[in-house]
Amino acid sequence: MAQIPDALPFSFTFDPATTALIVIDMQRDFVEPGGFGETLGNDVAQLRQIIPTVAALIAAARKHGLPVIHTRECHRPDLSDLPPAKRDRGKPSLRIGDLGPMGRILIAGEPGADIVPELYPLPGEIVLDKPGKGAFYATSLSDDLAKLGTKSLIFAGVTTEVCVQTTMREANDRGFTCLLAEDSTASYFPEFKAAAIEMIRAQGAIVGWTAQTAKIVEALN
Ligand code: C5J
Repeated sequence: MAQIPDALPFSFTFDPATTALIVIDMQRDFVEPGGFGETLGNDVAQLRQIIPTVAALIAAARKHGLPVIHTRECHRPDLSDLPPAKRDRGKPSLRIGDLGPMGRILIAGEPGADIVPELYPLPGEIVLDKPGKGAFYATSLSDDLAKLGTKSLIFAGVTTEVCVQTTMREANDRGFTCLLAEDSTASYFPEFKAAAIEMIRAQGAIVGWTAQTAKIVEALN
């Protein structure tokens, strides 16, 4: 068993043999200039700054044999999995499915929907395309984790209060023990990130634990 004594709200214990790392939506459309995030008026620098930390976490997971699962929020080219309630909200300069500088916004197979080169999946790693905020909705994630025998999940990625927190809550409801790597997740709104972290670990880790990436890496070593 591995232990992170400095995790919050209290020490986190996990078995690396039954733990997977899930990296949420580190896609060019969210993280790079010209993508969906920027069309919504956000400063993508907030998200870009975690790339080296996420890379270190992925490297540690790979080194210690933890499965690394990557997700991409994106839709089918015919938009059949994009409800109007999602497409029509907000006032972005480009909507999901529109043509932007990195291809059609958040459409599977387009350059913008792909994962940033710095964190690119290795051959054989699970990459899930998800139409929703949560990675369990309309994907094979439950089956994939059952096949792997996963009991605990370490979370990284963007954005903290949207797709990361939603997926953590889904995972918690499905019986997984969840740990969020605090400095391997980001939001366009630092105050939302801080609030999400507080919510996750409130009431005795009601959704899960949080810890600094260096402490997670240390526990794995
Ligand atoms: C958002 C995400 N924020 N990956 N997506 O629309 O959090």
